[in-house]
Amino acid sequence: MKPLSRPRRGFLRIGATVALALGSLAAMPVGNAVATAAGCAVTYTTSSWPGGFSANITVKNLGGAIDGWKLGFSFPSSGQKVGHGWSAVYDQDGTAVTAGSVGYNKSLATGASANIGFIGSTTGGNPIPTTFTLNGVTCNDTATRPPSPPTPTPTPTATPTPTRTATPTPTPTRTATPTPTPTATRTATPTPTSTAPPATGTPVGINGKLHVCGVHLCNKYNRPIQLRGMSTHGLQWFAKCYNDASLNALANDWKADFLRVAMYVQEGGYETNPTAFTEQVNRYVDMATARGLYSIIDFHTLTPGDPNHNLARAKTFFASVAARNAGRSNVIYEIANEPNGVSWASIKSYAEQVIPVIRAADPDAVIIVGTRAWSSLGVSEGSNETEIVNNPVDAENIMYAFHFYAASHKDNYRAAVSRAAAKLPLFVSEFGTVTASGNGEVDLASTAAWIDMLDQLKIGYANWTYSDAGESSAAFKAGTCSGTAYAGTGVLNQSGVYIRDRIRTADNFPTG
Ligand code: IDC
Repeated sequence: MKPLSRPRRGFLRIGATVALALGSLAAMPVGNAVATAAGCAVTYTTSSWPGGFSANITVKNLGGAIDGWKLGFSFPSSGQKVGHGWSAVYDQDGTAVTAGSVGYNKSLATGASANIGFIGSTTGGNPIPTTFTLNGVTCNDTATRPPSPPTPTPTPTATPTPTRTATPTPTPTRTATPTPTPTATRTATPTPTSTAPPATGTPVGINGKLHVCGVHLCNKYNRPIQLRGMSTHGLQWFAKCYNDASLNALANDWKADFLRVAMYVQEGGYETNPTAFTEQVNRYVDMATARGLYSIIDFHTLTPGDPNHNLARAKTFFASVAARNAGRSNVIYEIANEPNGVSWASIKSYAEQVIPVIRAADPDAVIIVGTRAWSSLGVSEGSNETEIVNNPVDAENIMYAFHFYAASHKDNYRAAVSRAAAKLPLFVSEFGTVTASGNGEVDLASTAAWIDMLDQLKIGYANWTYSDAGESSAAFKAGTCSGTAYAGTGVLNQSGVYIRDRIRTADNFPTG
């Protein structure tokens, strides 16, 4: 079956960035610290579509250290409403909006920034707020720093293989520090604060080789981390979407942690040319490696649903990719995308035959095992996580896959994940913002509820898809992959705009 290609609904986006700075302020008590705030700078970047918009806000403290803050602004239109927000607690009264700090970003040292954002709805367009206050003190309009890289107008990439640690390229890089250093950093704040970990470098540079610790994925410091990334579409259809420019955008503009490489086995995939597909997967692993990203090698079984149908192919494939990638510290293996119509016992039996093949070549890599009923922990076929808890796969260093499509899978699925997360290491190796068909309406409310929960539980996730497939789950507008520009929001569909916003917030990788 070819991917659906059908005309998409119109999707308009206007981007704008506003940079403002606070004037000199009097000393004022804030939280339990006394702040001598001498100013702040606010950057407000927005993208819109009919009836809605997203806003990304950077609040930079130019005054003395503060511990607890509230940002205030007014919407120019009474039709603008804050919907779901992140990294701050939002409140709206008429057009007046406040965003209060949360535990992990309430302390802002001098020069430190917090990145927050929200999804809004609107009946009156998306005019940009012009005045901001920090802890009640009004900003004046003296801009002290240029707007952050303009997202709506993607910059064409020029160099063939820039990496995150290479010298500056025309592509926006992860570093936002005014003085470029030879090593790109992920932090937007020049001065590390107590709330921000000393997270410099790439995801792999910071975290190194991963392992499963209890129910979490842990880094080389044996501390739990959450990885946030994107899944490719079927490699047999969308190879044109995976190139230096798109991988640069994934690393530097999306600030993603990994690429999931979805190699279909059927539907014109691996079974038709094992050598070529194996080489293609390895090529993408190398492109991720060059940018300090992890990669998940996904043996994308789907139809037929019994993974044992592909057991011999899986053994051949994983023997090859595990031997080839054993020396790399950034490869995770996902052995069966979505078993369906098959018992947990059969899936477990498959896993216990494929895992030893990988271990023989690459003894300590993390392996993700698909679960019953399209990796729903069994829920979509009337079961639940207890069948796994009571009869786990006999192997170490493994995680169990959970997949969801936000418009189709809601509270009862979230309940299963929240129960299971206490007992099983889970990884959301695929999810969509839309229905399980991969198409239809984007359900931002359900997506936000899911991602908030995963953030809280530190469960890693990959969104379907980093592609320009003509379906609403695709991050990119149809036709994007025929061009050369992938960065910014101008090339994105509604789903891509939201997911990019969520993925590009600062990582919180513990290093000690
Ligand atoms: C969908 C693609 C669609 C393709 C179809 C069949 O979006 O273009 O025609 O597969 O190959 C999954 C699967 C994933 C599906 C996706 C959306 O892992 O392969 O992709 N989905 O249907 N599980 C639940 C949803």
